[in-house]
Amino acid sequence: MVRKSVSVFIVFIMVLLFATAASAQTYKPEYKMSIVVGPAGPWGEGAAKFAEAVKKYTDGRVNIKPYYSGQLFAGKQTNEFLLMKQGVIDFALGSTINWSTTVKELNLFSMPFFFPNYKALDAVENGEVGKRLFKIIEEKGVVGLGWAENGYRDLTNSKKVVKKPEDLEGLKVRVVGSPIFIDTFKAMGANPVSMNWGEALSAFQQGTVDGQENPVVSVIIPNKLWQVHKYATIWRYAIDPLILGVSKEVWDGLPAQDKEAIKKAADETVKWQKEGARKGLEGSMETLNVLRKNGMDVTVLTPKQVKAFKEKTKSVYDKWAQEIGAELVAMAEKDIQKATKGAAKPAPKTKAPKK
Ligand code: X2X
Repeated sequence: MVRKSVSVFIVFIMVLLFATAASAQTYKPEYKMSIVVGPAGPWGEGAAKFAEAVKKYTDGRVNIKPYYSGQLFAGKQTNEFLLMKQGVIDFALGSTINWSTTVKELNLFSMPFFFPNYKALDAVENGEVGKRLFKIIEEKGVVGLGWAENGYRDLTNSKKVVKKPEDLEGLKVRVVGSPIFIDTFKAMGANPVSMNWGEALSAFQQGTVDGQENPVVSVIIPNKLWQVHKYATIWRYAIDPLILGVSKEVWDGLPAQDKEAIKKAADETVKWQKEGARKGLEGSMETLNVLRKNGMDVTVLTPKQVKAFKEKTKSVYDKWAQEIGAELVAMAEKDIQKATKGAAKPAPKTKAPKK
């Protein structure tokens, strides 16, 4: 009798231990989220908003902590994707530029002067190309939850007004450590230097580089770059979408109910975040006044001036279209054309052949 109750007790304890282990396996006490920039501005604020919404919709089961200013990748921002794959980083609101060294197809967005406007970008992200890119990143270990945005990348520098390719000659411009940027700036006549964002800010202060390229709302304003650079050139030479992503290992380990909740939080976040990143940069361009009020000399290039830079980068287009994949580039070009010129005309109706 005593023996029997002892064995029942042991079985009971084992079941209890198993159940505890199973539930402990399901949730981490903290899910680490990586962000390259600081908490100010739509990029950083988007991460905070997502963490908050996920907590709310999962009733506190999934607790995400944003780690700003690249704290999780100890220096090298182009390692972010690999660290997600390896399970060091659970979530990220990551730039396609930083991930493009691991996922070469993401260089599509860095092709010089390729996306003429937001409508064209949205068409590509929301169409077949966007789906295909998410499939590719998933195969490499990261699930894409939505397209967010750093923004169009514009130039600032401490030396001079830049409005034609010759103005870039000899200008030392900090770029991200991604090869297409070195190619682009060399082709335009500048002297590019690749550097992590964390080091770039002190390089601007020390004047070891003359300029940089980043979006106005998400990076130039929150970092008060007018303190180091007097001149801004608005040329929209590259777009920088962010992907709200989660490590596939983490995602696959979550129950369906939480996945639904996280998707809902992601949809809300990317919509809000994109609006923030584009604020005052469409139509009226009133956000540029923030730069002017802070003493910057702002040059908005005319389409003709842009053309001169674009022509200089033709070799970059040719080389990188091959790297990215000619088919994917052609698909994107078709979407862009359609979005820019309105829907393509339907093919003329032909009469059915007589039987
Ligand atoms: O490093 C940059 O320039 C930044 C902050 O825009 C990215 O992470 C791509």
